[in-house]
Amino acid sequence: MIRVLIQACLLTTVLHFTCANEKIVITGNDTMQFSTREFSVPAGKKVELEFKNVGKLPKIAMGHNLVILKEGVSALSFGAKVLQAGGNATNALPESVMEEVLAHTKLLGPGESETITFTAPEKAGAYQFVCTFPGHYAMMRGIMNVK
Ligand SMILES: [Cu+2]
Repeated sequence: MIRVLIQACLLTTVLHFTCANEKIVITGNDTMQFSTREFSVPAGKKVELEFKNVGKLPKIAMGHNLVILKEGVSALSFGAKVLQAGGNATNALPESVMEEVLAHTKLLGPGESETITFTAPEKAGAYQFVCTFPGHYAMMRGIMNVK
C-alpha cells in the first residue's frame, strides 16, 4: 500500500504593524470628570481616540462628548460660545461653532463609547479639549499636547 503524503498548507495570518497609530482612551463620568486632563500626540500622526461615557445617569441629564479645539481656542470661551449658539442637551455642538473644532465625538449616553480617528496638527503646541454638554465646560476640560 502506497501511502500518499498530503502536504497540508498551513494558513498563517501575517499581521502588519506598519502604521503606529497613537491610541488614546479617555472616559467621562457622572461627576463631570474626564479620566485624562492631558495627553500627548506626535505632530502630523494619525490618532485614534476612544471616548467612553462610564456614567449611569441618563444622556439627557449627563451626556458627554469630547471636542478637541483648534489652536488658540480656549475651552472656557468655546463652552460659553456653544451656549450662546443655542447648544443644549440634545444638540450639544451646534453647526455654527464647528469652524473652531479640530475633531469631536458624538454626545454619548451612559455606557456608550465612540472611537474617532484624526490627524494631529503639524504644528506643535497645546490644543484644548472640552465637553460641550450644557454646564460641563467649567469642569470637563483638558489639553492635547502636540509634540
Ligand atoms: Cu460632559
